[in-house]
Amino acid sequence: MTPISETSYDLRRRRQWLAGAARADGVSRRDLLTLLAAAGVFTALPGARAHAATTAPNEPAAAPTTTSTTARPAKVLAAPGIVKPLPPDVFTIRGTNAETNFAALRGTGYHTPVERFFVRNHTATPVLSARDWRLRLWGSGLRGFVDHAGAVELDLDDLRRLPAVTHTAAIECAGNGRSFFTSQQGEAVSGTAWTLGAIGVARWRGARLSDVLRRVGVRRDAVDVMPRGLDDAYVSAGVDLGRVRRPLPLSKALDDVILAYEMNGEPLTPDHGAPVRVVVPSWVGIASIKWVGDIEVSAQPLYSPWNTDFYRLFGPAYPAGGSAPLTRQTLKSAFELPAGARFAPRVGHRLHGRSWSGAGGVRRVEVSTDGGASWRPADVRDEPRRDGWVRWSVDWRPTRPGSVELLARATDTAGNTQPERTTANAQGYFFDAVVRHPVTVG
Ligand SMILES: Nc1nc2c(c(=O)[nH]1)N[C@H]1C(S)=C(S)[C@@H](COP(=O)(O)O)O[C@H]1N2
Ligand SMILES: [Mo]
Repeated sequence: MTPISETSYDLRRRRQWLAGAARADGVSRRDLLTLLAAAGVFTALPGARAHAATTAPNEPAAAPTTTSTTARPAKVLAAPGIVKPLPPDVFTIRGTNAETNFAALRGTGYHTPVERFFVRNHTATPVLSARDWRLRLWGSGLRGFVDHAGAVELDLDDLRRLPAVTHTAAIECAGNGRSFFTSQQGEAVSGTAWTLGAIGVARWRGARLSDVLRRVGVRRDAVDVMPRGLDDAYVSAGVDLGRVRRPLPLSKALDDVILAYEMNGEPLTPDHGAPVRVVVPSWVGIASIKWVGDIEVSAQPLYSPWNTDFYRLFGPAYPAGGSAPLTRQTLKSAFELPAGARFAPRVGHRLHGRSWSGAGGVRRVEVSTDGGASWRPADVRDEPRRDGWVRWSVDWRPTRPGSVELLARATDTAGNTQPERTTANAQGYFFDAVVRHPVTVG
């Protein structure tokens, strides 16, 4: 198979889309632009109340974009459509999604327990029978696929008979950290107002997508594969965008993508994609399609709303048609502390946190306990690891009572360091700036 360059290939794919020469399963670019304009970008600047929120087309829920504590009832125990229990000390409900409170990761190990792993659902978790589950592979990029005949179906036993691989990888939403565009930079962005807990790291086990593709037979001119979920179609502002699906270049599909049936040594649970989900290491969470039911393999570039008008960067700093589709995640750091945590003065404390990057491992973390005036290295407990995070800690003995901002700043093996500010984009993806974590001494 000839390896193709993702960048040059995507340029071609994007030109076709912008020229209106392509449709994504009945959704045209024009429909999407109308939709984006209709939904608008809501102006939830600090202090704005929840009623300012409207449903943005890239996210299903009318969630407030601020972290305002008044906007949410205190005792929400369930999010619509999520099956597992959502204890309020572990999760913050955001529409159809549940964010992991970073403080709830304190004391957990490297791998995020399934009960604490964030959930991001466009609609609702479907509860599927593993016995009835089938994966259908079809499309013009398959050998032997002619006139809609020649699709191949696999069941879970077929998948389990293939060599199993185990891979530790983070799944992180591209919008993780989005609320800080507003609260730190005063910028209005649309979408779920995550703080930093739209990430988890798990040990995934399953079959290699490349083994499945080689077995069913891929043509030499295949360029894209598009996994699609079995959850309900996603309807936004009255437009039916179809089932959640996003194309992957064949080069990534053949590299390290897994069809996972286990998470942390147990069969997948419904909320995380049971019986089988796609895991695309290092890439934005949307690539890791849950409840996968079919995979189109195509000799033509494929489109879906999730690689055209969503999950690209739009805004003054980006080309008119948006950036290339988002792939690798950015660099972030988080303290395992609630916002507003209280510390006794003149006593020694140990602060803990985690840092991660889609570009490679994290090799250095610095912490500031004086609002950014001075920095010192944190003790990093884990080796830099691609697709994962590192845990770190630092001693702190606060002296004067009052409000303080704690800052953590990571540097990855690719040489990136978290900046002070992230260049804005309309949908609030890829916040990578240093987050100012407020605490109180006293
Ligand atoms: N079928 C399907 N797959 C999906 C989604 C979805 O709503 N439906 N959400 C995506 C998004 S945006 C993210 S960030 C991850 C979240 O995975 P998790 O819920 O297991 O944490 O799943 C992705 N896969
Ligand atoms: Mo996401």
